[in-house]
Amino acid sequence: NIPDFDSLPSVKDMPQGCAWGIFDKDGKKDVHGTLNLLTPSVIKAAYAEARDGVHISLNWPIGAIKTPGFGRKGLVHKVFAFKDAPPPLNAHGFDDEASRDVLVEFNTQCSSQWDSLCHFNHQPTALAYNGVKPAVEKLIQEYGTEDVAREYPTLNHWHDRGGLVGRGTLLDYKAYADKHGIEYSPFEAKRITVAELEAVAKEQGVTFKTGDILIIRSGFTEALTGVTPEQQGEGLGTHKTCGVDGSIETAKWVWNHHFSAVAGDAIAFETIPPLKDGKEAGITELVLHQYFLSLFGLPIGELWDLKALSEHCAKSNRYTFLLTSIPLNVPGGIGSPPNAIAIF
Ligand code: UVW
Repeated sequence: NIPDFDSLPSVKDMPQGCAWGIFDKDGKKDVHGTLNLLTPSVIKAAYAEARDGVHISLNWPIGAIKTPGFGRKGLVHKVFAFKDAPPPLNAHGFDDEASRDVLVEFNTQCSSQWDSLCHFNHQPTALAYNGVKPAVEKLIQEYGTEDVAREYPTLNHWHDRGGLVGRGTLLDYKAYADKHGIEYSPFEAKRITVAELEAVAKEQGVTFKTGDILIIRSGFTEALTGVTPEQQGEGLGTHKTCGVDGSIETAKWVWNHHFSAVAGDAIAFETIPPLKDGKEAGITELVLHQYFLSLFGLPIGELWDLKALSEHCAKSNRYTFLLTSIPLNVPGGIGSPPNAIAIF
């Protein structure tokens, strides 16, 4: 019994559509947001989607973009033989050529990712989901030390509930656009509207269920695949990207369908640059990031690799599947590769 957007109880100093407190239990502040909609009965119903013995990875390679957008650092991947490692790994007794370790460093927003509920706060107040104000120094935690950030809605808490398991529903906007002669470049501020999402769902024969993980394909990652780093740079250099229309209308539509999470192949899920039409709610940039992450508690997935999923959905004429995802178990984790699998 989740209230619709317009019936959500008002929260002091916040715009309408603030779901803080809705999922609190036993006087304890909730950290899972809309993942709470993944109840045992919703999950059991999702298991019924896994019946064809087909499973598809939705993870783009980390490092797929050589120089990620917004000035973010790309992948650093170093492999070293034990002989070149610090002691005691470099000790005698290991074969120089047959033993090696690896160092991987990356910005978690550089490829397929989940944005946690404290990745992008409600900008006017700097508050994250459920009214917390995550302090940067508390987010940097070490395993085994006291969990000082336990009230922050970070991704490591997903491990407390066994990761994410639910029904994924693909809206293949790119296939719909190709079929209907709608032309756009992924590197322009193309806005996929609610009316278009509904038209795609109708054409695919999809009806939504509470707790669905909504996945939207725009063709963005595909446009950056198999091209040179220079071509990637040219595309990202426009600072314009296709995505879901970042408006209050979209925010209401998403909340009122009671999705447990949303994800897509676009770089920010919503169109960049953002519209300025959130003004009435005091929100003028990255409108969906603020509504979804901070006000709703709804995680956003970005830069997911949806090509193989799209091909399989078209071939099998099935756009729903079991979806599993488990972020990295980094204490205080703000973003993470999703490690997502669609199972048919
Ligand atoms: C921003 O918030 C700018 O980044 P992302 O799209 O990765 O969430």
